[in-house]
Parts: sequence; structure tokens; C-alpha cells
Amino acid sequence: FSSRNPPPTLLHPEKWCEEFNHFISQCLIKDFEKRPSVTHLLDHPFIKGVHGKLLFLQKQLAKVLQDQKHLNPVVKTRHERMHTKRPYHVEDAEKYCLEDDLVNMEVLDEDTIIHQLQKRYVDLLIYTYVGDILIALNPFQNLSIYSPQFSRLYHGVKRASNPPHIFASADAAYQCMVTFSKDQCIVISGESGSGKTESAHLIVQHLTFLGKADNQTLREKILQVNSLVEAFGNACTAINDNSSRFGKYLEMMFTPTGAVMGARISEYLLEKSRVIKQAVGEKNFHIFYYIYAGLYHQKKLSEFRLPEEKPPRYLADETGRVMHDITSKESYRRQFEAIQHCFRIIGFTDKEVHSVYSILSGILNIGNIEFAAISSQHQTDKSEVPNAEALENAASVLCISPEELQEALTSHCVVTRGETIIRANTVDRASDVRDAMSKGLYGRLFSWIVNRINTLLQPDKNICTADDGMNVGILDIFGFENFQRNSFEQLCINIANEQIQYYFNQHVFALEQMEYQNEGIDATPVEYEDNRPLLDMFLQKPLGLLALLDEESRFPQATDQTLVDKFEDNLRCKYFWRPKGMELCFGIQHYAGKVLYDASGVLEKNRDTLPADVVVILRASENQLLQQLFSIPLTKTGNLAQTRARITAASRSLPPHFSSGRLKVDTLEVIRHPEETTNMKGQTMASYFRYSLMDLLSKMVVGQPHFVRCIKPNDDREALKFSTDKVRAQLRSTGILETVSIRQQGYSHRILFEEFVKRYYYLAFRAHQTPLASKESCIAILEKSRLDHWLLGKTKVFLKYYHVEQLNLLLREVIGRVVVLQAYAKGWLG
Ligand code: AD9
Ligand code: MG
Repeated sequence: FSSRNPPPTLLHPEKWCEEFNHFISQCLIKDFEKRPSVTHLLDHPFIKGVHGKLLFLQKQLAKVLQDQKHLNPVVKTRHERMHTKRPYHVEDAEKYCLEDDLVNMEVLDEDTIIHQLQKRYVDLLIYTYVGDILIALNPFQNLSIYSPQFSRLYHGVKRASNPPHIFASADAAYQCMVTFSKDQCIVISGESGSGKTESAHLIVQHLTFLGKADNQTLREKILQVNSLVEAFGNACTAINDNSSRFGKYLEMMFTPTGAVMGARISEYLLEKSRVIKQAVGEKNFHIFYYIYAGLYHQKKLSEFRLPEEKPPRYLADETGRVMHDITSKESYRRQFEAIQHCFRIIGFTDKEVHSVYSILSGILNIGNIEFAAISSQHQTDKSEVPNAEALENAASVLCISPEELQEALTSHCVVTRGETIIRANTVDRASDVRDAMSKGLYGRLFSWIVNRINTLLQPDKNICTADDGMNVGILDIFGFENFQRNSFEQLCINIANEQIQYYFNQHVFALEQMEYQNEGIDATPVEYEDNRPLLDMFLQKPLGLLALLDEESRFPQATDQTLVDKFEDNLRCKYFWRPKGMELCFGIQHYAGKVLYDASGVLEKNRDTLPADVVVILRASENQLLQQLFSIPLTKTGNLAQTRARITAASRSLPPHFSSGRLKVDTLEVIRHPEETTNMKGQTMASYFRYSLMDLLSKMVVGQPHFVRCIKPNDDREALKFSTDKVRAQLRSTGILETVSIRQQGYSHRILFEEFVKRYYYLAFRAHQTPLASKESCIAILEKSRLDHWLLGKTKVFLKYYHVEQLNLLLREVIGRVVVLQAYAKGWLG
């Protein structure tokens, strides 16, 4: 038996084994810590009576136990660890006072916690637990703690056996999934540049290790997915050189026995506007630089009609400065090769990859198209394209007609009283159409790549269907942002973070406290900052900020000024204010701090219109991929019926009190408006955003959550530098101090008596007994397992995470030994 081939059943079906089973299990239960004594076995009449090959059995047993010791990583007590070398090299004894879990600290105030984190950080102990929650400080340097050796260390052992680590969080989620046959969800949060995306990579790396698939190719594919998606969805910002400009929910799918069998990504809210414009000091999506440098080195720029002398305008920053060094950058060229490799490994065809490059080159060429006003006696507002070459290049790589492209950019049609009138576009309007076309192309290309990856990574139906399996979802969204100038994109990003913080609060504080009340357990309530009112201010209908924005977007005469006025008139709460002397600005007090938003351009960004003419010409392209992108409306995350079905399933799997009363309304607030998606035509960014949030939450609430909170120790991205103020602000806004108190007092696992007895009865009862699902049976199990400090409510057992770890370890050990003995006994007797 091995982890890949686990014992199928505890009890052997054959009659002759039954008594033997009972006896062995009793021996084991009696003193499992000392391991079963062979002399007990020898005395048993059953054994004495049968063949008499006792010595043989004894030898075999000794060997089994030896093997098991070898197979299972040795679990050391805290005391033992103190006296052995730890995997991180902490040399002097004094440093062992460092506390791996903040919950164990006696003094619990902000300064002590910060001091503790600081001491750990300078020792390169970047991870710290708060009970079952992991705090991860960004080291801003490469650490050698992610090798296969470390993967082996964090495999099915108790958390306290090793120093805190991101692999331990992945392992906990994996073990929970396998033990309880339930989907899991790892929520990674933290501000921009705090290390969420890196953490997500490490989790995927460790999960592929844990869910060892025989299929080496599948493992390789999964490991490439993040690199590929991030080349298209990440970019350099003022805060982070590899900033995620989209939200990502990656589900790793496993068979019922825990072997990885596939993966699926859902992407949320790609910041498309970056394609056409970037703020000072920021860049476009990585892929554009990779492809430009890569094609240059392969001498293929002309094949894709990209000008060699002057890099495309979309690759220049806001000051108009063109990045001349693109082609000379070695790293871009290497990244291009890496991306080509990713495409190949994941399974994209050469034709598909060529089409992707064509579309990307098409976008870069579209960006080079300029417009000039033509003045004639009668008309002053017409526009023309003075640089026909750019237009021809774009049309050529996109396989569309240059004349039609020019027509679609410089004119539009109006239908009035059954008549179609063609009107000329002003320079501004033509430029807007051009930019909308680039954004539309990029957004759809990105969604297509994600959908294609999902198809290539879906489970092999011959092994197991997705419905039979289980999954671990990993949420990595764009972190909270506060730039010098913040626009619509930052607003959406920050609302999404607000929602994730709310989800955290619900799980860590609200649900837990409610459970104590319901179960009649006396617990001091922990005060925490509830961001619900703020979330309401954004999402409520009809007077929430997003609803107001949508309403204003419907008026053709509305301006950004009227929009801010409308906000001011309707959003009368302490979280919203309007600074004096800044007409187009408004401020929001977010959970993570105050942010000043600039409303200029917000209405237009929200309308996000792609003129029908543009769609028509792109649909007629000879490039098959392009045709496909514009023929079917690309559903982001499944169709409406699928989403609705998922939402219904999600609400069913919530705890009972969730479905009645306040909490359901709270958490599923955004989930309750799926009808918004029915009207794809005229859909605004705000309504799409609400839909995305809803969809994301519907996926998250199904799984059992695990939280990783990333913290940025300084704003200078420097290793070993710990800014106390910076950390303090993050701890405060995310409620870490309160989390420590609730985790110290609280019980993160709350299991119904019935479920508990069903799962663990073997630790205290005989195999053939069927104990009642009662409080008494639970007590018997808990006492037999020598646990203390647990609590019992009216219907549930309240446990700390380490209780569950201990119970699962005991259970695994008992089952493992019984089955191994069975196997030997069968061979020996039979
Ligand atoms: V954003 O919200 O997408 O803008 P993230 O995702 O929170 O942000 P990211 O993971 O991209 O931050 O980390 C920023 C940088 O910190 C990385 O590019 C690394 O240079 C650095 N980092 C973060 N975590 C680690 C780590 N565990 N080891 C080494 C790290 N470097
Ligand atoms: Mg990121």
C-alpha cells in the first residue's frame, strides 16, 4: 500500500478477518503512541490457535513498523524541535523564543505582535501563523525554502512539526480535501506588491507535488499555466513590476483519492484600458514587449508588419517617450522564448500561436493609426488617416480589408425613421473607435486563451469526470491600490478587495461568533471593523455608487462632472467625500485606507462601447481565430444557466443559518442579480463587474476557506527592511490583532456530533460497534485520543485546528496499521 494506492477499506470483507481486526484495533487504541506491542498479539488465542508461525508474524510486524516509520515523516514534538536543527538556519538559542504561532503569545498587543514579526523577518522567517491563518511577509529576495526537499517536509504532517510555510497551507487544504471529500478554497489577500501572485505559484507547485499524478505531462502543463496567463494579464506598475491586472481563480482538480487530474482558470476584470494607455512610469501588458523583442530577434517583425525603426506607440509611456530599449533587452527575448515553450507544453497548435501573434501585432499596428481633421467649406468635423501605412499594416495582419477598416474608424451609421445615414467621425470619435477596437481585441483574445487552456487542461473523462472529483481553488486577485491618480480601474480593484475583506470577516468573525451563540457557548465577542456599510454604498441598488454610475452612463448628455455631482447628492455617508477645489475628484474611505479618485473619463470607460461596424469587419476576417472571437459572445465563466445552477448549489451547501436570516443576504448580496448578464448588449463595465464578483463569490462559498494574508514590509521593495509603520497600517486595516484574539479564544473547526462520530468512532469503539451520534460518544472519542481544551455545544464539537490534525493523524495511523496487518495476516493465514 502506498499513498498512491491507499487501503481500499478498513474492514476486510471476509469473515475470518473480522475477529482479528477487532483485536488489533483494540491493541492499537490501547496505546497507539507506543505502537502496537507484538507480545499482545502473540497472546491472542486466535493467533495462538491458528498456525503457530508466530515468529514469522513477529518479524513481519517489525518490518512493517520500520517501513511505516520510514514512510511517514517523523512527527516531532515542539520540545524535540527545540533541540534539533531546524530547516531554516537559525543559529543561536536565544532566537528560539520566536513564536511560530501568534496565538501562543502571552502578551497580545499590537506592538508585541509587530516586534515578533520584525524579529522573525530579519531572521528570514517570513511566515507566521495566526492559528490556521498564514501571514506571509514579502522577503523581496529569493529564499532557498521552496525546493523539493521542502515539499517533502510539508506533506501530511502536523503544522507544528515544521516552521510556518506556504507549503503547509497548501498541505492543510489538500489534507482537508482528501479527508472530508470537500472542495477547498485558498484566499490570498494583501495590497499590491505584497506577494499574492508569488504565493499562488508556490501553492500550485506544492499541490502538484502532493497530488502526484502518474501523468508527468499534466503536471508540467499545470506548472506552465500561471506563466502564460500572467504574460498576458500582468504588467509593470508604479508599485509592482509584475502586477496582476486581472483577478484569477485557479481550481486544481483531483480524483477522489487525491491525484491531480486537471485545472481550470476563471479570470476576472482584465484592465483592458492598459492596452491603449498607461500612467507615467507604467507599462503595457508584458506580452507586447516580449513579442516585439522576440520577433525582432527572430527577424520576423516584417512578417507581422511591425515597424522596426520605431517601436509601436502603445509601447510608449504617457510622456510619449518610446521605449527604445525593448529590442535590446535580453530578458524580453528570453521571456518570449519561455512563452513559446509554455504554448507548446500546454498544447496550443502552431497555427493558433501564429494567430495569437497576428492579433497582438494587429493591435500594435492599430495603435499607430493616426487621424487628422479635414476641413472643407461645408464640413469641419471629418477625419482622415494621414498615415495609410499603419492602417494597411493593421488590416494586413488582421486579414481584413483596409478600406473597410478605414470606413469603420472614420464614420458611423445612424438609423433614424427607418433610414440609415452615414455620418463622419470627428478626430476624437475616430480615436475612440480605434482604441475601443484595440481593447475589444485584447480582452477577447485574453478570454480565448484562458478558455483554450481550460479545454486543454480538463480532466481525462476516462479517469474521472470533474463532477466526481474534488478541487482546491486558489484566489489571487489584484491587490488594493492607491496611486497618485486613481481612476475607474482602481475603483473596481479596490471594491473587489473590499469584498474579499468582507468574506474574510464573515468567516473569521461573524460566522464563528454566531455559531457560539447558537450552540450556547459562552464566548466574549471580539470587536472587529465591519466593512458591510461601505460595501453597501458601492453595490446597493438603486442608489449604490455602481448603480448611480450605470444610470448616468445611460444619459448621452451626462458628463464626468454631472456624475460626481450625482454621487455627492446620493451617497450621503461618512465613507464618501468631495475634496474642495477638485471638481472632478471624490474620496473614499476604504478598509485599507483613504483613496482619492479622479472621475475624468470614468463614464466613457464604463460605457465600454465597441461599435457594431468594428465587430462586423472583424467577424469577416480571414483569420479563423479572429472570426471566432467576434462570432460568439465570449462567455467569461460559463453561460447564465450554468452560473445560476452554481449559485443554487452554493446556497444549498452553506451552513443552515446562512440560508435564513441576515447572513444570506449579506454574503450573497451580489450573487442575487444574475439577470444583469442577460442583457449583454449595452452592458456596462460596472454591471459586468458586479456579475464577475457574483460569479467569483458563488465559486468561493462552495469550498472550505483557508486564508493567506500577504504583508508588504516596506514600500522600497528592499530585502530585510521592515517598516514598522507600514506593517502596522496593514495589520490594522486587515484586523490581524482581532484575528489573533478570536483565534486564541476560538475554535475554527465546528463539527456536528453525527459527522464527528461517523468519522472518528474507530479511535474509541470496536469496528463492529455502531455508537450513537451523541455527545457521550464524542466525549469518549476525544478522551481516548487524549485531547484537551475542546468544547461541546448543543449539536457540535468545537475544535482547534491542531485537534483535527491530531485526530486525523491518529486515524490514518490506525487505519494504515490495521490494513497492513490484515494484508500480512491474510498472506500468512491464507
Ligand atoms: V499585485 O496586487 O498583483 O500588484 P502581488 O501579486 O501581491 O501584487 P507579487 O506576488 O507580484 O505581488 O510580488 C511582488 C514581488 O515581490 C515579486 O515580483 C517578487 O519580486 C517579490 N516576492 C513576493 N513574494 C516573494 C517570495 N516568496 N520570495 C521571493 C517574492 N520574492
Ligand atoms: Mg499579483
